[in-house]
Amino acid sequence: MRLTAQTPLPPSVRAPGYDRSAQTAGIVHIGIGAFHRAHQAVYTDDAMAAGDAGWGIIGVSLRSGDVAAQLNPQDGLYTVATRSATGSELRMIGVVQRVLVASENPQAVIDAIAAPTTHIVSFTVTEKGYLRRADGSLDLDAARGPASLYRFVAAGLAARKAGGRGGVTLLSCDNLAGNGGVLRRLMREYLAACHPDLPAWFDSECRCPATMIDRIVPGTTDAARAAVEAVFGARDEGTVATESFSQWVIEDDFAGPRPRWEDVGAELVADVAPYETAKLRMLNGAHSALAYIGLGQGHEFVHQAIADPEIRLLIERLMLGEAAPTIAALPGQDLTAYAGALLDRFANPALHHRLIQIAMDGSQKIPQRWLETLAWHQARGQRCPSLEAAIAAWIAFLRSDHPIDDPLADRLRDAAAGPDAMERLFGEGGLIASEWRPGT
Ligand code: CS2
Repeated sequence: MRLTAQTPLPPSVRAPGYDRSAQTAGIVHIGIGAFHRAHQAVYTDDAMAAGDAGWGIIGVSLRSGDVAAQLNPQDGLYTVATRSATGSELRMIGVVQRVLVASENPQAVIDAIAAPTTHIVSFTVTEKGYLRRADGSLDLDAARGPASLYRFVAAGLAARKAGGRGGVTLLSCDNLAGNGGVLRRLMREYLAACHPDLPAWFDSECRCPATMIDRIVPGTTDAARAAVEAVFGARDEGTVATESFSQWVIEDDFAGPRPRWEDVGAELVADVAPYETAKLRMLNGAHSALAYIGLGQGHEFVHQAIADPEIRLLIERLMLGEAAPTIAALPGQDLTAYAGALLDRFANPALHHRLIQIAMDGSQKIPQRWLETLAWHQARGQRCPSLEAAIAAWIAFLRSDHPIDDPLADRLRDAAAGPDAMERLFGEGGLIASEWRPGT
């Protein structure tokens, strides 16, 4: 039996605290994977339970029909399991109304973005979903292609303009440095090339705030689904498992109304950069290092790799000795305490966060996670032994038998194979653009 709105909830499971049937959809979310369901959707569910209304979410998958097949037969409902060493807590999230598959029904996605009730279009499309070239500019051929967020957003914006409706807020929730500015610039490039009547309207009517998003969300496993089924007596194909920690820092620059996320734990601030830089270089930088070093040592999960004393020491040095000095911390932003909290989160034995999941898309992640730190130290004549070890581990990973899941997979494997791997990856004109140059 499948979970639906009729499934009776066990008393231990928290239900959505509002009348679902009375809500309009105020948000279209593109890239409705596990991370969105365990993060932004939870904040929005909390805001609605606290009395906000009209913030139902229409989820969009650009390519795959998997999430639509998981959630639509369940009336959009799914559970979030919060896991720690002391146990697991379940709650049901009611904020998702339906999931559209853009490749199957493009017009429905455009109509949802153009709807007068829609005020926010948000994104978790991962680093590679922004379709950037190595120099950071938009890959226009890819952006004109079928799995491009730009096509749908531009068509939705064109319909809004034609209908005399106001603009929307485009809210990037991906781990890019300056994610809001990146999205704004790339969206503008696309509009200038494909909808020349839109850039000026976009500039005056739309906003692209930056965000720092943080919650560790491993890919859902069959074991996680079975654990939920044991509690409900019904199958939840859309369940996600996560940690109890969650953080969302949002630049307070919206085109129109937004949920009162600040009442339910999000931080609305003038400048996201100090939080985002710390998160990308410390948490994500450590994560990627754990992935390649850990896999090289035969570990499978994050908590196993961080339990290895040598790896733990290297990660501590990476975070505190190498990443932290590069961050212009705010008064009260305690990076030593932050590193300590991150080590505890990595050690969570109940999450079963696979290193291979973090290892994917290295070419898209490494610049903002490692290379900016390396370049900062290089400019000061300093070395970063932990990050250099992480780079060596990435190259070893590219040379290993592990499957390489990366948009540049073939070129990376080829570049990594020879004795000049460092140069071909990171040298002048190498595959990975950065300010950092190896070997000096
Ligand atoms: C991870 C992130 O898979 C990865 O690359 O580093 O997904 C990480 O778990 C999140 O950014 C935590 O907020």
